[in-house]
Amino acid sequence: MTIMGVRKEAKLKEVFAEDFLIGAAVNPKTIISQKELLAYHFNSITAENEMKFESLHPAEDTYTFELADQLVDFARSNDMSMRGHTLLWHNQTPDWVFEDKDGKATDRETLLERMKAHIDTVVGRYKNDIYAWDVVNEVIEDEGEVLLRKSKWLDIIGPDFIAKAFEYAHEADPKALLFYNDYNESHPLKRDKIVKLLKSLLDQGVPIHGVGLQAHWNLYDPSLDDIRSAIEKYASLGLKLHFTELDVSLFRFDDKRTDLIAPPEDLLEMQAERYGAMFKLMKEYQSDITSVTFWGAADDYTWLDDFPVRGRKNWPFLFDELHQPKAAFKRLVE
Ligand code: HAH
Repeated sequence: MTIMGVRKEAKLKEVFAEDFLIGAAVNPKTIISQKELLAYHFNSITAENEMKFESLHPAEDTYTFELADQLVDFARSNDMSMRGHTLLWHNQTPDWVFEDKDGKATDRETLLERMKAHIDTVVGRYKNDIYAWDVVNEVIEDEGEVLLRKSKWLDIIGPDFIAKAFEYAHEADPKALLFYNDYNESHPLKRDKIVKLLKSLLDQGVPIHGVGLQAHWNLYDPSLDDIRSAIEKYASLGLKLHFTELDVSLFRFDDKRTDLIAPPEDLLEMQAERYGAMFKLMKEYQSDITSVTFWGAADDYTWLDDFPVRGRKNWPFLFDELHQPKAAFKRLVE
């Protein structure tokens, strides 16, 4: 660990050993800079970016596995489980996927062939290392009545692109657990649309085993009641639940403040309260929830440092910038 020597606090993975796996999103830098913290507290990892379409498959005949393989090796050498993220998404997918050689939109058959080739290759390669995949990420429209978000996958293939992705993933690794993953998963309007999609997939006999609740939350949203209802509705479908990308931002989503250079004590205390209540709730549903993954590990690195407000730092995790336990950590292990 840092300069101080040996860590003495309880290990998260042991505190929750009877409940669920405890995961962190990692990248090639953090498996070095956060190595000791990760090995001590976590028993699962997810690649933050390195297994996305644009990272693995930048051109039709080019696959780039080097960085993803480094993360897989890290999981293996530390005896960790690994989740795969993500096979099909509207973001971080290169243009070539959707275009013919003249740069015009390709046709349904070609796009399905490309999807299948990608999924076969990626899922096949990591068969022995990845036990669960986020097959489809974020296809539900956030607001209003429209069910599916507009995307090139939807435009070119039609709504059955979702079922096809699950079918191809299941063929590539029949043992892998296959997840649908989304954010704003606890907001009632979007939750009900996600449930509608999941039900229709299950009714069609599509091989889907779980739902990933991203859980990009903050000090104020979503309410514990909304989180509880979301858990109950998803679990009632008979699906396994993974919290896949948990973080607790100190700011409301539309808060634009940029004045903080360190996290104020009162906000850290609220964050501790919130983490305490969230994990208490998750433990109540430990028979449905099999994994809880943070979208990072400690406050020295988070995707929220620049999102959605450019240049603003955030402090969303259980460990501070020096990898030391925060008030929120202490609340969980009490
Ligand atoms: C997630 N989206 C993605 O699943 C993950 O791959 C990425 O690294 C970070 C967050 C959440 C999201 C977004 O991308 C845009 C708006 C709201 C939420």
